[in-house]
Amino acid sequence: MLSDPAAAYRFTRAILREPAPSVVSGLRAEDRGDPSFDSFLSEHLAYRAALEAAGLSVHVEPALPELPDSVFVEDPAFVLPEGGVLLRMSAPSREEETDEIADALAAFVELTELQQGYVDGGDLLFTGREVIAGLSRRTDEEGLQALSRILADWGYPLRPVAMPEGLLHLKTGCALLDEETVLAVPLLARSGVFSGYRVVETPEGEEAAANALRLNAVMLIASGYRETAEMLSVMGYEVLTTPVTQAELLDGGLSCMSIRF
Ligand code: CIR
Repeated sequence: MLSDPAAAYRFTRAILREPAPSVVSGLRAEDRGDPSFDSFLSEHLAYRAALEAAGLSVHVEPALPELPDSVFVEDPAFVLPEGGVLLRMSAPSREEETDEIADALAAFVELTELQQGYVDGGDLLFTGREVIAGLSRRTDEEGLQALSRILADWGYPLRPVAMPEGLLHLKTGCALLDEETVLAVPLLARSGVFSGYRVVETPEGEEAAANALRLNAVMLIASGYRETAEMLSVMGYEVLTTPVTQAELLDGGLSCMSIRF
């Protein structure tokens, strides 16, 4: 079957999970203060509206108070046009999120389970022709080998790449702009991991804007990154912005709060 490169950013649906009050104690590499639950909730509502404005039909799962990071639904599963993979998360407090997302996804896609190792969805960038996969503190070689066997059946090669220090996940520092172009923080952009693609660097001081989402005709970026928004507009992208200040306090951003398919 011929792959469709635009499938990497053409979506009709998204699954989200409502944040629970416990989100304020979510994991973080560096403590910059707890998020405010009320602000998290209102940013999450705005995020939902932005996905709808980009043409997606949004399905919101109920909050899971026992699992503080469960609002970051991108990490426990990976969905491609051919089906979904239930991942194995190495952070002990997030392990049970996989069963929960399985229940949510089962109504929409056929699911396969990762059999060994560890992979977080935030480390996987689908470009339409392959999956670029970050070897991070959360994702290991064993997990990527197991995932590559599943993806091979769907016709997609998996390219493991080493990650620079300081990024939680691969997509903390990059996003797809189109099938041939990636937006990335300079550290990643210059590391060679995107050979074969055009790479656009985030302007200095706006590195967090790299955690963005191409959704159909729209490029959704976090509010507050004026130069990035301007740069992408000049390049011809239709730019939408939404605030993610509270998720950023927990090393989250735009990509991690939904699964798009
Ligand atoms: C965590 O550390 O697992 C969460 N606080 C943030 C997860 C962000 N996920 C992502 O970038 N894909």
